[in-house]
Amino acid sequence: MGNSTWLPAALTHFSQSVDGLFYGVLGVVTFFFVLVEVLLVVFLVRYRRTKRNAVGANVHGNNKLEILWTLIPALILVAIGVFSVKYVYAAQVAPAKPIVIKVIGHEWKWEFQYPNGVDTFNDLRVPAGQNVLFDITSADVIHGFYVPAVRLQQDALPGRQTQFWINVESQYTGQTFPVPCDQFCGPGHPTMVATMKVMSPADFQTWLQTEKQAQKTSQG
Ligand SMILES: [Cu+2]
Repeated sequence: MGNSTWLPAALTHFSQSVDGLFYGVLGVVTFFFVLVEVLLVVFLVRYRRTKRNAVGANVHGNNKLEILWTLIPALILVAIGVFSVKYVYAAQVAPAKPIVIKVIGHEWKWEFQYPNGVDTFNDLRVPAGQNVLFDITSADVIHGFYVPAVRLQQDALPGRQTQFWINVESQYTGQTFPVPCDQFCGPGHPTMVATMKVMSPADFQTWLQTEKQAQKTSQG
């Protein structure tokens, strides 16, 4: 599914599946909404009180219809549930050998720790086409690590670790996406937004090395 004008870019195969589920659910609810509203208007006109039809019919239920209108929504809900649960688990179990980036929420900024010890604030970099796993926690209160462009969110909880993984398609290399905190965490909450830059794997490695040198110099 391509990019639309009313949803953010969908960076991963996973986020495209989530959009597929979203459009599926939207289609189902739109269909039934229109059906019910049309029937409502038709019935209002057709069965309105008239001189010939002053007293309404006395209806005592209809087993066939009731089973049908219970069963159909139940099956639709089960189908939505199956897909949702599948996606929730798929997002948390990383495939082989991911690059692990530690995400730590602070009042009011995001800290990112990379495998080679590089440490940044509000500056998230990910290589395109590689599996990146986020280990998410908080240093103080509950924050929400939310990356709209990958359709994923996990709470950042003090004393606990949550996870999700992504694999960004290479067509987004060079682009930057917002990473807001989506749990109200105090007066600085609205300004708690990091940026996620998608880099080519080679540029990502170069950046890691350069940053490591720079951080060593500034500490030493
Ligand atoms: Cu926050």
